[in-house]
Amino acid sequence: MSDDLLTAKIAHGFAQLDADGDGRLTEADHVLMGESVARSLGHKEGSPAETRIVAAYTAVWRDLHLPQLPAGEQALGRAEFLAGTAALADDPVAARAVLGQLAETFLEVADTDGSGTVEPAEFFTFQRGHFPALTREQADTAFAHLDRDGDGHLSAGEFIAAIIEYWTSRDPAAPGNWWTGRDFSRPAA
Ligand SMILES: [Ca+2]
Ligand SMILES: [Ca+2]
Repeated sequence: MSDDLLTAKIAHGFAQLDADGDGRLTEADHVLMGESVARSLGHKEGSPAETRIVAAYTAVWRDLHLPQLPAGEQALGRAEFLAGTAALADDPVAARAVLGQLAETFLEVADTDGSGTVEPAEFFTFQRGHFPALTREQADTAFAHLDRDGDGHLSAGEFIAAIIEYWTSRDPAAPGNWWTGRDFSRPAA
């Protein structure tokens, strides 16, 4: 199977994670992402909810990315991010550990009503924080793919599988390819 799809997904993902667009992933990007997601979820600037979400994002930076960097290094370059993430595709155990942990953090942020599952409106408001151009229609289309059993909710298992597949699967039919709302079954616009 070709790596083109996986490379395209990782590159698309990186462009969004690199919130300040300087070509490097840093703690500052995670603060911006946390603030943006908090805003999308309707939390005011300086509110305790915003503080909690920003803390969750900076924890992702400190626990997930920073330990991969050489000592003293405070930024992860695009090429290193692409290579490091692609390597996870061939290491399912590491992928599950690293991305599973990330997914659990995201699930807690996205599940605003605390039901333990993510509903279409929650999915949209959460992902719009990462992808400001995302429309409700795109989010709903993505949701329908990610909701594997079609019960109208993303269970923890469906939510986690979506994130793991997005970042590691080379299978064009993997539901998780829809994680960001972009349709990778079509050529990039
Ligand atoms: Ca929920
Ligand atoms: Ca479901």
